[in-house]
Amino acid sequence: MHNLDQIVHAASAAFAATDDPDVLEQVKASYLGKSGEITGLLKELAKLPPDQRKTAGAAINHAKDAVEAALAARREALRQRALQARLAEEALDVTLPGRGQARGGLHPVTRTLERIEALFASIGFEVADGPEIEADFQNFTALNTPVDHPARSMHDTFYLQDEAGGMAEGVLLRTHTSPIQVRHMQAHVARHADRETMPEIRVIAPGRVYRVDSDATHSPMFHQVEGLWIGENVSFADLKGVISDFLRRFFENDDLQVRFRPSFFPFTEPSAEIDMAFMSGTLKGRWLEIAGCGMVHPNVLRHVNIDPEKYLGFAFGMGPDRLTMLRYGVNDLRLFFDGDLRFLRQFV
Ligand code: 2U9
Repeated sequence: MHNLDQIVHAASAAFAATDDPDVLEQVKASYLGKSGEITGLLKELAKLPPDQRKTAGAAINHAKDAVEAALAARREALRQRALQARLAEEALDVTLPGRGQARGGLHPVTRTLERIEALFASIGFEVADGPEIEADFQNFTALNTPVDHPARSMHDTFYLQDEAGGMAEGVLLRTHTSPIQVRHMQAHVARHADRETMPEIRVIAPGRVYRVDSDATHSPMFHQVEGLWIGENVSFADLKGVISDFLRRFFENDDLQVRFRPSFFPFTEPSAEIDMAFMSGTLKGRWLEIAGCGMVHPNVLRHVNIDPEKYLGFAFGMGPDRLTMLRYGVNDLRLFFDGDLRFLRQFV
């Protein structure tokens, strides 16, 4: 009897000393397994005189129950402990505020560009694209800008270096979006080379352009949208109508005044600056320079193999960065390109 109590105690202590469930099962085997202590005692029963077997058997089975109960309790304790550890490790603070959805939005200048594209598309203009790294011919020569023209100077134009660090001959960052239209006209002429009469060209060219210039109103990268309409019978009157109509629709303001002042560009003749004035609001009555325009210079048409005796048309150029500043009342151009979300979020 005394021996059985000792075994139960020893077994309970051994279980309690075990933290690992696998080790616990090995410890169990040393008491309840095939050659375990309790199992050994049960085997011994056969050797006892029959009158003692019943009492001894009952006592051993009682001890066996006690060992099994201690084992079950320890198994449960270890299971609980593992569960608690896992819960602690994977704890979630459900009271934390959610991360939410980060909402993206279009840059204000992109919104302006898309608006301009949609308005010109509505009167039959295609939207063309082109490389930002351009060739001298498309950026300058084709636009009637001679080799000694100041716009070609290193002070105004970013030229690309070749592998040796020298200037790559005639490779530059486009200084305006005009080369897009030059390429568009070249492709148009090639596509209709077999025809007596080619279809009209009606295209706008939005995009990034680059100049060596940086202050509150100039960024070395800025945007332009240029437009071009070439046909057999396209006049300066058409130009005035298209531009005036566009500005009124862009600013959603029918009272807006538009005027054309004589000017000069190498690629147009005659040329004009376009001013506009709001008839109400804080800018009421103030003339604002908004774009440039003119009838495409015959030399430009010749450079892309279009006969200036048969075709003519107008071109214009404007700065969507400035249009965006006016539309939203922003006074520093650099705010658009600093990437400060506190500023940009206001336009979403
Ligand atoms: C081709 C032929 C002619 C595009 C034109 C202007 C006048 C002009 C400025 C406005 C604001 C540039 O961003 S800005 O500073 N642009 O004044 N641009 S005519 O003339 C072209 C274009 C392409 C083939």
